[in-house]
Amino acid sequence: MPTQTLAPPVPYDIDLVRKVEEKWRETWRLQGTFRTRDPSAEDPTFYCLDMFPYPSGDGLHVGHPVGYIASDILSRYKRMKGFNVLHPMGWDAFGLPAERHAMKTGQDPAETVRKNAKTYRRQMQSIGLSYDWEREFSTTDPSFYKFTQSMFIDLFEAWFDPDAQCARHIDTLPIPDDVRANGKKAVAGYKDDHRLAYYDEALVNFCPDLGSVVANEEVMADGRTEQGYKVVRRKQRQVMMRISAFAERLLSGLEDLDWPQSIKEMQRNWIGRSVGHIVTFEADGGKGISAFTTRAETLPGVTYLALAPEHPLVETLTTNEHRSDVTEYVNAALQKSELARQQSSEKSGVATGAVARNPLTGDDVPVYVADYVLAESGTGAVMGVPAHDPRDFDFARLMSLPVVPVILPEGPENTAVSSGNKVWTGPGIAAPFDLKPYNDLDLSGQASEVFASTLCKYLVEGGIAQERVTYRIRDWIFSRQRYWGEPIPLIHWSDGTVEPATKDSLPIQLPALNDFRPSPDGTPPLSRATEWVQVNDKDGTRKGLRETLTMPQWAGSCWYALRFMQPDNTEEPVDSEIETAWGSVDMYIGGAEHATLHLLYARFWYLALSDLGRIQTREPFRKLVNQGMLLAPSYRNNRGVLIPSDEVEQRADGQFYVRKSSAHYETETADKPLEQINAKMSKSLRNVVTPDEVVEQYGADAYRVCLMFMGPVEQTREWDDQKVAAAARFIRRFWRFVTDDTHTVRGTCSPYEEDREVTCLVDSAVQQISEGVEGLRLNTPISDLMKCINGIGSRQISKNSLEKLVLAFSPFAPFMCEELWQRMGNKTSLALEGWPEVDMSRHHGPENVNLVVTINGKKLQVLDVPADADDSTLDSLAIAAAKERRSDVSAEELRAVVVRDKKTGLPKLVNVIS
Ligand code: ANZ
Repeated sequence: MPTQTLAPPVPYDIDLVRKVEEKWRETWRLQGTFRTRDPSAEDPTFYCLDMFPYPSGDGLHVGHPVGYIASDILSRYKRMKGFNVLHPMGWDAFGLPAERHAMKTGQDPAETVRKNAKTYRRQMQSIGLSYDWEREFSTTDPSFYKFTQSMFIDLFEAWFDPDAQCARHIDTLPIPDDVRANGKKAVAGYKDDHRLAYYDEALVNFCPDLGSVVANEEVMADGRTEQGYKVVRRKQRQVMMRISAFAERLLSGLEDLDWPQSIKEMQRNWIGRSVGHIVTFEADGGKGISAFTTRAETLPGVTYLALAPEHPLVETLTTNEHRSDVTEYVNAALQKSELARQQSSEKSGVATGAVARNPLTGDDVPVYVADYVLAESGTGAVMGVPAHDPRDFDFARLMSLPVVPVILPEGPENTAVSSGNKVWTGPGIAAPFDLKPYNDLDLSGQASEVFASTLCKYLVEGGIAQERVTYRIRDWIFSRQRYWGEPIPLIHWSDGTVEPATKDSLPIQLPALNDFRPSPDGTPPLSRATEWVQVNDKDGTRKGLRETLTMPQWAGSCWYALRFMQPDNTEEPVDSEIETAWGSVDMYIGGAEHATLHLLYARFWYLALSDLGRIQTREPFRKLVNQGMLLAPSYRNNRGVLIPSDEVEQRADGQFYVRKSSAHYETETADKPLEQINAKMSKSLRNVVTPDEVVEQYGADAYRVCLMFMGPVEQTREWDDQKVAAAARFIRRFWRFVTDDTHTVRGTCSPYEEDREVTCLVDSAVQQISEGVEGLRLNTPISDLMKCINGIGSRQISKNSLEKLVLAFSPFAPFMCEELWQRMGNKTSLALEGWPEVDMSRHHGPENVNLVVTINGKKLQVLDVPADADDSTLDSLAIAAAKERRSDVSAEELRAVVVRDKKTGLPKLVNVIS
């Protein structure tokens, strides 16, 4: 007989993968599979949001979608679980990069954003992210920023009521009689001083290279911006947001949020609540210097006062003799950033020549200017206690100032502390002093806590100190001297008043400009739009000038989550019923770098606007998850410098070396092998891999599965092409498991023919996948599934079980699973199918149990019955047995009562009654 050559089975090869993926991308689009309908009040809803990106010109690299894929899997799962899921995407597109690009190329930033967003959208669609693209918008769309501006006006027309601890309309602000007596202008000024959005001569971080101010939060520890531009401090008129008034609520609100502890801790530190006292020292000429201290009981040990270089009293207190030194010092200090000053270990300062009186001891202490004192913390003045504060100790050493201990340790350090040679921050006993309260209150030798509370009480009762809670958080500098931001909707009228634009005039659109550069003195580019700047009052009586400052990049992201709920509402940001139905974001996924910026600003925005009744939601993001970074292989020389991948060669010894052509080539180290490490994927290291390349070579499903299989979402992961290849193999294996050689879904058996073990394997895989997705542990479901299909092998499987597996794998590999689902004869997308429900309890316990049959209470027989047999089956089994044994009774006369085990529910006994 001629041997027949069998054609090798055709795998789910890349050609087929591409066809399938293209088909479903198109089908989902045409059918609007992921369109989200507005929720009704009874709908179970799930709002799953990714931190929307700034669409950069480079497009996405393979690391960016870690969070996007995770949130997509969760969204797909929740949809199948019956939730109405809101899973949108948009663009956070105001800000520097688009503006810089515009300066370089002359291209309108709006055009750059459109182009880049298109790339992002294409890339996101190619990997099957199930966003409702009908809801897409950019913060730069006038139809969006119309409402950013309208919300700004709401904040401008509000004040913070400290008694009620909430924002209220400015018309409710009580005006003191003396202000009212001074006329309309005084009242207007008083209101301006209380607005949530207000003008101030603020000490700002000015970045000369950018010609603009940057927020405190944007200045790095080295006193530069994230992009490396130098920052100097200077005073400038700015629009501010009174976020500091909300400090206590921003702090207490953290308790109810399901956020990573580390992010909550960063917000707590940033808010910086501190409980202490204000102590006022009288200086020559009667000026009072108030210092905030957390240790008022150390007042007897104050040996100097130090003012921040920016402190308003520096000028007045400095004596002529010291003036030039002080001026020089202050000017130098202003060039340093707050963070650099705080973190510097080197203390510096200069004497003002002034002295001030310690209100407890009556002693004179010298007054210094020192840059370790921060203008915006406490009162901007420190009472120096060198014996108990390490910073003060260093300063006293530098200036040869006395060190006077107030608390003495009881241990071996006692001598060093007593003699002023060591700083002591721990507990101990009160040092002896020849002071009136000391003697009256009997303080010497007291344990430090008793001493502190007794002395502080005395200080407060005697009017020497006032209790005070301070917060480190500063008001938010809300204006930028830039072009590419939302115009601030305020008008400066010729009569000197400032008013918001009327809401019906919104949006105030950015005027077209050819030159986007700010001038070096910080004059905003918008002031060059001379026609745009000028406005006339409705009745033509007044002329005015538009504010030319723009909002910071962070404005739109404060409230974009609300806009996704109803992006086409032209009347209001979002309808309140729709907003209430969706509520806070249930799952927010994004990078940890926004802890004290976006995540704090958005919380403030929601608190203020919900106080004012403009929105319904108090907290924007109920649960937050930070995705881990993706690292890629790179190379480092022995000086720790990272070398771009394309400047590296592998030599015969298998090691990697710098190429001769590289800018990093150094003759003395040229023959030293480079160390192979994993570093952040970045353009400069040229170790970037794009999703486009991976999808082209392996398919989107393989890419998704690979990225998720690398580890838990929060964890740092390492990119490796081999891992995608392995994921692609698993995708093929799954396809092959479901289909035969002709890609037809394999024949299935009836549920009765399926091996009980197969049913159990399938059900437990589904169960484990559900648990993995719910807990966002997206690596384990993939291995659960692998184990399951390996366990089943070539055994028969029922249609029901096969469907369960395809459904459960679909959030991970949606393209392949849709195709299989269709090939199984289904007409509609599996994305809208119910999640397979499994009842694991039926797999627990024995397959058969012993059933005792009694007749009128007397034991008749023991039967071996299936554990999952229902009552009517048991009835008939028992009655049949009874009839067989007792021919004297007829079946009609018999009744049976089933008794089950109370705990397990398993059948135990059937009593037949005749
Ligand atoms: C005297 C003293 C004695 C202090 C002592 C501490 C220990 P937190 O908790 O961070 O708020 N301080 C006050 N204003 C400051 C400013 N503008 N710049 C720098 N430091 C300032 O810190 C409050 C403490 O930091 C205050 O308590 C003050 O030093 C210092 F044994 O006063 B203390």
